[in-house]
Amino acid sequence: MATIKQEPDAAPCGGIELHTAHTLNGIKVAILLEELKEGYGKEYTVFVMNGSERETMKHWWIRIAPGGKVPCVIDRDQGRYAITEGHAILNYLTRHYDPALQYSFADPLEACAAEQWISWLHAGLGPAQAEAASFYRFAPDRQLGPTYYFYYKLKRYYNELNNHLAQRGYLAGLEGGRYSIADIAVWPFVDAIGVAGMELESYPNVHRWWRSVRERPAVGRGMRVPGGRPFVYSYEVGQRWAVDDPGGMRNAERPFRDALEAARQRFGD
Ligand SMILES: N[C@@H](CCC(=O)N[C@@H](CS)C(=O)NCC(=O)O)C(=O)O
Repeated sequence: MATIKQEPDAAPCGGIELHTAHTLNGIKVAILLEELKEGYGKEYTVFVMNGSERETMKHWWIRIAPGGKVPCVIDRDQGRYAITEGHAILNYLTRHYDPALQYSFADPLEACAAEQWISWLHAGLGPAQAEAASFYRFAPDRQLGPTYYFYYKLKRYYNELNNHLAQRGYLAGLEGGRYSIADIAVWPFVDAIGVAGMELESYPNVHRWWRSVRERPAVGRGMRVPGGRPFVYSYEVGQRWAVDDPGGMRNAERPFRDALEAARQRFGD
């Protein structure tokens, strides 16, 4: 792992570079890169974009990633091709580096189903979870209207996912499906369901699917990129906190939970 202090053209490495930070959008790309390493021996190098140093605003970075955001993959084996947007990155990496289709599909119907769930994550559950978390947890004041609105929206996405997984092991693929980039895209967000004050246990089919994806060694490694630790609102971080300091956790969460409960009482559930 490396921290960029200069334009990466000057960095002494080849192959694939993942430019990322400690974020769910970055974790899904890291999980696929860990799978490709395990499945094909494809190596990659991680560069941490440090927000506090405003690296995302540096002139050279804006040229590569015009929105100044992470994640971004730069492929030095393809003429320094740079690609942003998680959905496009997952497609790019499997098109180039998954010849045996271990994580993607040749069949157009299966491939489109995978696309459907990746789009669903990017246009649906991902933004809804960020909005719900903003009003549940991060806003300076607890506002019942927006807290309820975004909670309700997010709950619908989790119900949809739970329904979809009722008779299936994985999101895309014929019959029961098989593990693919669709699962890789969605899993990190589901893993962080607690950020919005919701519980995985409320969605038993999602919980079962979450567990089977979590058992993959590459997922265990990818969810710790960068920094060697999971995302702060990851399911296992919450579980550990609840065991190590149940009173502390209850106290910290109480104002958020109380506001959500008040919102549900007021607007229904
Ligand atoms: N749709 C993009 C989202 C990228 C994104 O929002 N990245 C955030 C971190 S999760 C970021 O770079 N934020 C810093 C900023 O907005 O300046 C993707 O799928 O990669």
